[in-house]
Amino acid sequence: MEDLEIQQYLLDLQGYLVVENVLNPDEVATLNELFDQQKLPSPGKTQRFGSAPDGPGFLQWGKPFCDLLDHPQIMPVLRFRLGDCFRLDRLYGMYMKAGMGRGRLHADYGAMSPISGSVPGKYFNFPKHEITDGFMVVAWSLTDAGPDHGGFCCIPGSHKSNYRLPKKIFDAPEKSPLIIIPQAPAGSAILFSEALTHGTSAWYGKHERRSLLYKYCVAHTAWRPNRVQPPTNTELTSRQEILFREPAEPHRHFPSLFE
Ligand SMILES: O=C(O)CCC(=O)C(=O)O
Ligand SMILES: [Fe+2]
Repeated sequence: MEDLEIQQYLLDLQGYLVVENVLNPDEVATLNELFDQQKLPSPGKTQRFGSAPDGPGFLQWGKPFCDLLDHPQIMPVLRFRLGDCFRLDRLYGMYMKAGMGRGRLHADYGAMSPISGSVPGKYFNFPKHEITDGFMVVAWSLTDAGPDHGGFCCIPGSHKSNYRLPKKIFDAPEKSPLIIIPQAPAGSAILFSEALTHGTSAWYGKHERRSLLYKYCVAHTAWRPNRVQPPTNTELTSRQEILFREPAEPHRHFPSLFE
């Protein structure tokens, strides 16, 4: 287990953090077998699978997918940005095959958020009535991802930026040295803030990209009007059940995940 103080420092500094070897090869193989059993169409038109809300998404594929909801190695890191009380807002998986192109750089919070009202080249003050962070993603690698293959990409530190991303970088991210693709071998978890400017790089790997994204919000925030449904075929722990609660005031109307 890595030093928590170092993880805290890196997550704050970069806006993302990779924790390697959270899952052992057997655990990764089990998740991949359950994935294979779904017999999804091969990746092409869509890169997404198993999405929720609108049901439980891939949580219905078996207990190993539910065990990741509150994995003991990621909970203390999520706590740094979300506090004691947070909820599962949505989830989906991403799969890609060689030759599939990149996505757009974006952020759901921060100066780059589509609803922020920030103007290119102008210093943006975050209004007090708007939440500008408090939304975290845990992206689990089921196959190797990184600079040699592709996958998640981001501009480290951009979650703290008060300026919109310059159009030149937005239009040609592959030409900008600012954008990195973190090394995230199978079994690792990439934790990132949705305020970070990030995206999907083109996929070069000969193997299929497979990544599971679990997205968590502070307890009193909801990104969507509908909720992820718990799976009907796996009994959740009482801590996991908390993640499915309606948004509400931390501690008073929403229990701590750490007691
Ligand atoms: O892992 C990726 O490809 C990035 C996905 C993404 O941008 C997101 O889930 O918000
Ligand atoms: Fe995103």
